[in-house]
Order: sequence, then C-alpha cells, then structure tokens
Amino acid sequence: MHLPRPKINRKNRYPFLVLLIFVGTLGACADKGPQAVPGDQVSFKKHTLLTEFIAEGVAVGDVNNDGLIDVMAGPYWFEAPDWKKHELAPVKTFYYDKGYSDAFISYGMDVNHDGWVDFVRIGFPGKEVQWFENPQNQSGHWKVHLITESLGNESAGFYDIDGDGRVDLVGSIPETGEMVWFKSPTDPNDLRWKKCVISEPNSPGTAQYAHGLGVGDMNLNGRPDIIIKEGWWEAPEDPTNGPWVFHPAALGEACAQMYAFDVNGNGMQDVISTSAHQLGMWWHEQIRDDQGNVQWVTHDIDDAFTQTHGLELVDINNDGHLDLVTGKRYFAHMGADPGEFDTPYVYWYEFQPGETPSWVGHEVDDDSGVGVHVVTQDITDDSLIDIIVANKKGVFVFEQQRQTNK
Ligand SMILES: [Ca+2]
Ligand SMILES: [Ca+2]
Ligand SMILES: [Ca+2]
Ligand SMILES: [Ca+2]
Repeated sequence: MHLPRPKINRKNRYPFLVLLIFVGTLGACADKGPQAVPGDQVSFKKHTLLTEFIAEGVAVGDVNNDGLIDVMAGPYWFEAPDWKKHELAPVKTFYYDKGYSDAFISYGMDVNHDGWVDFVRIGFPGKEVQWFENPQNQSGHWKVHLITESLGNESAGFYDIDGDGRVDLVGSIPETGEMVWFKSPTDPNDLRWKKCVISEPNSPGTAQYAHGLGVGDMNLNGRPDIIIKEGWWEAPEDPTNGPWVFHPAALGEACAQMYAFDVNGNGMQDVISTSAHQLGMWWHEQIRDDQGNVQWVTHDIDDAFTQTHGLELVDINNDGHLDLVTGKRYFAHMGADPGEFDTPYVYWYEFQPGETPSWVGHEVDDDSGVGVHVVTQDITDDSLIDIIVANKKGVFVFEQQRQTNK
C-alpha cells in the first residue's frame, strides 16, 4: 500500500532505457507483465463484499494461506475468490447517517512473524490502535493486542520509516501534541511497538482530528520525511533519534493523505493532496529562488466531487507515470458536508506529465466511494492494480481489467 515512491520521473532520467523497455514489452509475451495502455482501455469489475457499514478502512492479505489474497475490514475477513464472510471480532451495529465505526485505516502484515498475516486496525481518531492475531485457520475471534491507547490525525497510517522492510505506524499523540512513529516488532519474542518521537510537543498536525499526513522523501536524500499541511519533518539518518527538524511550508487546506512527488519533473519535490471534507484536489508546487528560499504555489487538479478523504498515488495503467486514486467518502459527516448527497464516485486520474502537468479523470464506480483511505494493490494475481475500499456503503473490490483494441 505504501511502497517507497519513485523520487523523480524515470522517463526524464533514462529516456532511452524506457524506450527500449517499451519496445521490448511490445514484442514480448503478454505474461511478462502488464503493458502500458491508454487510460480509456482500463476498466474495473465491481465485487460487492458487503453492503453494510462496518468500517472506513480496509486491509488485504492471504488470511488462510491458500495463495489467494483476502480482504479484512472491521470485524470481518472476506475469503477470496468468492468473498465468503468470516467474523474475526464481535460485530457491532453502526449507522451511516448517525455516526462512525470503530475501524478506520487498516493494514495487513505478519506482526508476530508466524507466517500468517495479521490485521492491524486504527480505531476512531484519537482512540486505540490494535492488531488482531491470525488464528492460523482455527475458528473463533482473533486475539486482540493493543499497540497504543491513543493515535491522532485522521490520516495516520502505515509506512516503513526505518527501511527494514517492515511497515511501521505513523500518527500523533493528541494528549501531548507529538507526532510519533511506532516501530513494528522485529522479534517474535518481543511484540511491543516501540514509540519514537518525530516532533516536539504541541506541534501542528497532531490534534485528534487533524487533517493531512503523508510520508515521502521531500529533500531527495532517500529518507522518508513526514508531511503535514503546515510543513514537513526531515528524517534524520537514525529515525529513532527525535525530534526531527521541522521545515514550515504552506501546503494547502485540510486534506487526507499527502504525497511527495515531482509533478513537473524539475528535480524538486512537489506535494499532492485532496480535501478531506470540502471540495478540492491539489498539487502544491515547490519553487525556489536564487537564494534557496522556498515557496509553494497551489494548483487545482480537479473539482468533480467533494469529501476526497482517501488518496493513493499509484501507476494504474503501467505507463510509468504515477496516477491518483480517490473518491467521495460517502456521508463523511452524516450529511453535514458540502456535496454529501452527491454521487459517491470512485475515480482514478491518469497523470499526463509535462511542463503543464494534468490529470485525466476516469470513473471507476458511482455507488461506493472511499473511506478514510483507499487501498491499491493487485490482489487477483494478474499484476494489474486493483482498488479496495470500505466505507459507509459497504466493502468493495474493484478488479482492474483491460480492453485491447482489435
Ligand atoms: Ca486466501
Ligand atoms: Ca501472524
Ligand atoms: Ca517540481
Ligand atoms: Ca499511469
């Protein structure tokens, strides 16, 4: 879900290599991996796993170790390929128009190193984060382990901060105003998630309901920095050595996930974000003067729908350019946000690089939307990126398919 992002546009760096690979791909067998296609040749087959509101976050992983990737959301896991529903925790009733669930951004990883994927679940913002231990095909509810009693920022999430190949947890402690990361356990005999400080106390972006958080390499030194709309913390060589240095930056309005990405290919990272509850998708252009002073200029990407509370940056059509996946967080504030009653779209935006970069919007679905995040990963073993969401409409898999021009 959050693999390290390419630092700069590879096409600009290695034009001949890319051309050779592209030509080679055209002449190679189809099973060598997905080919680059224009966005209008991409479509998605909708799988409805559930039409009840149980969660606004979702995770994937091979729960029963049969080689097929399954889906986990709220109190259930859904068994591929027919998405049979299994309880992993007691089921509670939530109402889409009256409140929230207890299952927000989620992630599938083998926490205890026993070879079985576990389910890590952020609860309501500012509340607990837990991991549910996969019972290795035994029946019954999964054993629950507490990671932290409190984690704030509505886009807290899962990123590999220390580069050990295992994803860690990033978010805030609202009570102290600290941005922190929790190192995921590396020793099966010590399953604590060690808290490491990123910020000084009373820092921006750390409130219970703070909006906007991302992890990306802002200064292109190969380390994952922490981005909020008020600026970014520069990762030190040893990320356990906090607090990290903060660089103030005006990175726009309240938003969801944030991504460092050199949108205009000039060797300086820009930042992409989408409004959590209002209207707007933006890229914030980094501009430096001769003295090295940095300014940020915000550009609109699209304004097709509101409540874009989940955003992913991923190459959907395999053309080497990272695209955007988002949608409406249906009924995010139970009817109080602008456009709450509008069509709950899921969209992907095909990136068109250049001096004036732009994105072409493609509709994925018009009756679901996203939760507080959106998962983009191939879960059907055809190397094509699928889209997985859980929100107030239910739980859905959008399986990528390709049309070929014949
Ligand atoms: Ca499976
Ligand atoms: Ca496990
Ligand atoms: Ca740039
Ligand atoms: Ca692309």
